[in-house]
Amino acid sequence: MTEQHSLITALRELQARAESELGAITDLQQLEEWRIRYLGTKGALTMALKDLGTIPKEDRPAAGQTANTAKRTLEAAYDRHLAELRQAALATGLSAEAIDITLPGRRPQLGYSHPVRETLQDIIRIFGSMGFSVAEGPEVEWDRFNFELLNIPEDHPARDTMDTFYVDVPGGIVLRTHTSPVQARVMLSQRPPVRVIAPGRCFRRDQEDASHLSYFWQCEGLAVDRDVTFSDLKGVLASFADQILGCKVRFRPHHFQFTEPSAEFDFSCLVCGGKGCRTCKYEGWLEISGAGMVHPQVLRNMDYDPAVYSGFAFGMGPERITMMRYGISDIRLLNANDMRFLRQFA
Ligand code: 2U9
Repeated sequence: MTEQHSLITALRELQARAESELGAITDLQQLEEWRIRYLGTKGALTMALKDLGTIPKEDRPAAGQTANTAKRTLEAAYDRHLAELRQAALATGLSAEAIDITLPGRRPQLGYSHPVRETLQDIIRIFGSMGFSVAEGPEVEWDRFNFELLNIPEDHPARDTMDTFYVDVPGGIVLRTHTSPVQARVMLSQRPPVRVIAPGRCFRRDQEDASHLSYFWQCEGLAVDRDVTFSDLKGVLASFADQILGCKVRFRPHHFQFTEPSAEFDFSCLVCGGKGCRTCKYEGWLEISGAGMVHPQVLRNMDYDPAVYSGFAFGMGPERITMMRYGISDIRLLNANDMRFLRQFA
């Protein structure tokens, strides 16, 4: 075999070996090592090109062409493989970092109002439609507004029905036991006609049980004008009972110091409609609260002439109405802040 022929054969074998090794390379590190081994300054092909000087002059053109073809072929193969490996590395990186943006967003947990707050808003809406505006007042109150102006003088037994948190200072300070002081303040601040409801929190030194809390919501109402009658009171409460719970209303004689005549009023049982069942203890009716015509002495205390003006007043407990609405048996559940319970009324 001539020298030219053996060099050309060696070049062809080297190209084939290099291409075969290249086909098996799977990462950029191996590819760099391959490039150095074959195409580097001390690579196999570079060294072979140097051997061209050792063969006879007339043989060099053919061998040189074979060597250059091998070099160009391997360089092109290297470039293609490098691009493929870089593309593969990019694809691997992208899939590793990929996030599925089509996933639905996490809906933020929305809050909702407390069932007693909902009932209060219904009460305000219904009385608002009958011309009552909302009045508010302090929770820490003078004895004068909570009791005296309401015809409940000091040492009067009526005070015992409202076990009171008090501060023993001259003039007496209490946590209000009802929202009646708010109506007293309204009457002292304006001339008739008065038509207000007074929603707010009240406080009693009661032993808490299934129907009593030491602080609770109340919403009282007051209408004072010329010629206000007990029928007006019955009509307003009958309409309210129907609108808030679809109930009938019943009145029973009662006594309060601040109203005369006084009554307690009941709503017909939501479960049996008045026939009698376990819920209403077979009465057919559930007690709601009290009402009556404003006592003449109270009118006089506010500098309203009872010969000219008359009025009615009522009280009610939004917790009680909420318990009726949802069939809740223990009032303490409304203040326990247990979301498992409260979530039912969202
Ligand atoms: C003025 C004049 C009269 C407010 C009234 C009731 C009937 C009533 C209950 C609520 C809870 C008693 O403590 S309770 O059990 N209240 O039943 N409240 S009439 O009468 C007023 C208020 C203010 C100036």
